[in-house]
This record gives sequence, C-alpha cells and structure tokens, in this order.
Amino acid sequence: MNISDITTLWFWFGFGGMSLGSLVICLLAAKMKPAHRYHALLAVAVTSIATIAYFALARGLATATVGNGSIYFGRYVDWLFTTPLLLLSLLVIALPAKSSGEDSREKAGLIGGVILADILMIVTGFFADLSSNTIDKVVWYVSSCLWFAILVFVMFTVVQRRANAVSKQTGKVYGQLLGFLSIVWIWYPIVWALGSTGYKLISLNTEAALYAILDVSAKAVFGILTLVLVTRLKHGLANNSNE
Ligand code: RET
Repeated sequence: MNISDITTLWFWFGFGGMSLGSLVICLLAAKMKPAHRYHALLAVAVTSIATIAYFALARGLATATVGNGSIYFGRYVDWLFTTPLLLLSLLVIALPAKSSGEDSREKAGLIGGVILADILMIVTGFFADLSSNTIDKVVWYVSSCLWFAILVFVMFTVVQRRANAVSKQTGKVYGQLLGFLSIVWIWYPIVWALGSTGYKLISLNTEAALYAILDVSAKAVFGILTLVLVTRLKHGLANNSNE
C-alpha cells in the first residue's frame, strides 16, 4: 500500500467536510416542519455514509492491492450507496405523493429505472478499475459512461417535465438542483480517466484532492442547498395554498 501523507490529508479533509456537512444538515432539519424532514434524512444519510467511507480511507482500511496497483474500493462502496440516495433526494421533489394507482406505477418505474442505471454506472466503473487489460478497461468505462448518460438524460427530460407539472416553482427548484448536480457529477469520469485509474496524467495526491472536493460539493453542499431550496419551495407553496 502506498498512501502518501498528502493523500491521507485529503481523506481527512473529506472526513471533516462530511462531518461538518452532517452537522449543518441536522441544524437545518431542526428548523424544518416535521413533515418535510424526510428531505433532511436523505441528505444526512448521504453525508454520514461518506463520513464513514472517508474515515476508512484515511485509516487505510478501504484500499486493496490488485496486480501492481492499489484500488480505493471504499470510494465505490460509498458511491454505490450515496449516489442512489442523492438521485432519490431529487426524485422525491419532482415526483411527490398524491396520485392515482396508474401514476404511482409510472413513478415507481421512473425511480427504479434511474437508480438501476446509477448502480450499473458504479458497478461497471468498478470493473473498469479492476481490469488490467486495456480493452476490458475501455469497454467497462464506456459502458459506465453510457449508464451515466442515460440517467442524466432521463433526469433532464421525463423527470423535469414531471417536476414542471407539479408547479412552476417545483420545476425551477428541481432544475436548479439538477443543474448543480450535473456540473459536479460530470467531473467524476474525467478525474477517473486522468487519474491512477486511467491515463495517470495526474498524481495520486491531486486525484485524492479532486475527489475530496467533488465529494464534499456533491454531498454536503448539495444536501444543504437542497434543504434551503426545499424549505423555500414549501413555504412558497403554502402561501399559494397548494400544500
Ligand atoms: C466512474 C468511472 C467510470 C465512468 C463514470 C464514472 C462516474 C461516476 C460518478 C460518480 C459520482 C459520484 C458521486 C459521489 C458522491 O457524492 C465510476 C468514475 C461515468 C458520476 C456524486
């Protein structure tokens, strides 16, 4: 195992950022109406899982040696749990309850489909990391990117339309959060391709720094932003007597 001190420092940065994020989310939750706290529950579930993952990474527990390199498998375990929860936190905004049986089935299909594509994206990305053969690696990587493209496409089209149909404000808030999420998420396959898992154009330290900054943005900052916007939205809806 070859974890330099700087890489470990970035893991601790991730641990600190996620802990602080969890704390802020709990404080915001305390101010929310109990009926709306499920948004905070999703957000704090994500930051708590990441806090554990970063602690394990920093302590060298979530790393394995495969062939002549090391794999930070803790990242994939973290992503496998947190990315579906992050998508779910957006989906519950766009697809609220109160609907007919037919509509519920359609919603369940959408949620299941998006989350399945996400899981396949992470699993195929992990296989790409495990592959030592270049062709295998490229095939797994491209397949992961395709699942990514599919889930982003569905979130921007079908789900955005459903959010717009709920109310103008819901469509706007969903769109803002999805915009933030896409800008952060798009960097993951880029860092992966440039880093130790791909072309090795950036050092392990830079890779750890970029993932830590992306993770804190995608989880803690995104969670806080979601709660702030959702609270404002519910407030607005209450004023318009829709809720
Ligand atoms: C991999 C490599 C293969 C190609 C693609 C990837 C995408 C990963 C993504 C991860 C998102 C992680 C988040 C984590 C937590 O906050 C697996 C890197 C497309 C999009 C948001």
